[in-house]
Amino acid sequence: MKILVTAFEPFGGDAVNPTMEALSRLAPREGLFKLVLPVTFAGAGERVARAIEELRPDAVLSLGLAGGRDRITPERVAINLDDARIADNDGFQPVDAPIAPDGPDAYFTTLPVREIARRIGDMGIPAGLSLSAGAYVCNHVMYTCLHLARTKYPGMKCGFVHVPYTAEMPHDASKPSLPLADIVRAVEEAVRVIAGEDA
Ligand code: PCA
Repeated sequence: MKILVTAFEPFGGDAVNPTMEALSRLAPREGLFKLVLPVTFAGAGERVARAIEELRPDAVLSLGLAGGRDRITPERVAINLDDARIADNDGFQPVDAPIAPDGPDAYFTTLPVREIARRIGDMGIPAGLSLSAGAYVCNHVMYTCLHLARTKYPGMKCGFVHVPYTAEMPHDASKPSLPLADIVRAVEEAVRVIAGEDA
């Protein structure tokens, strides 16, 4: 089974992105492929689409930072909307723009997100489902992957997991964080769930 795990570069003034750090620390395993995406509306969807075309993965698990959240949050829904609160790393800030003009309003994730959240929680790491991946670049990537699965690669499972700040990175001290090591363990467990492996 081929599983593509994606992460993002830093954005919004942060020096690091925990997802990029976690991705580089994931234990190697057969069938696991890694890709770091730019935090740009123009680049991220295009890059992930190219990787999918080349690799033909069975599943795509994308990771992003949601600074301020206090747990690992698998996302349920991606919406057909780019609406940026801050400019992306190209300086581009779309407002009220559809991602795929002919696409459906939204897609539900096709990853077993409830099981992923439960298994991560069982490891003693805070986790819970999130309804929406937002309307920034993370949602753009999640929607793009699900739209590609629907239109071009039937059977490919896709989903997104947002993670909090890491305790190690500089961040607003009033915001919650998790140790990077816990984020790494959580992502490895999510991969095991997707691969159909028991805890
Ligand atoms: N988080 C942003 C984009 C990149 C990232 O790590 C988001 O939630 O959209």
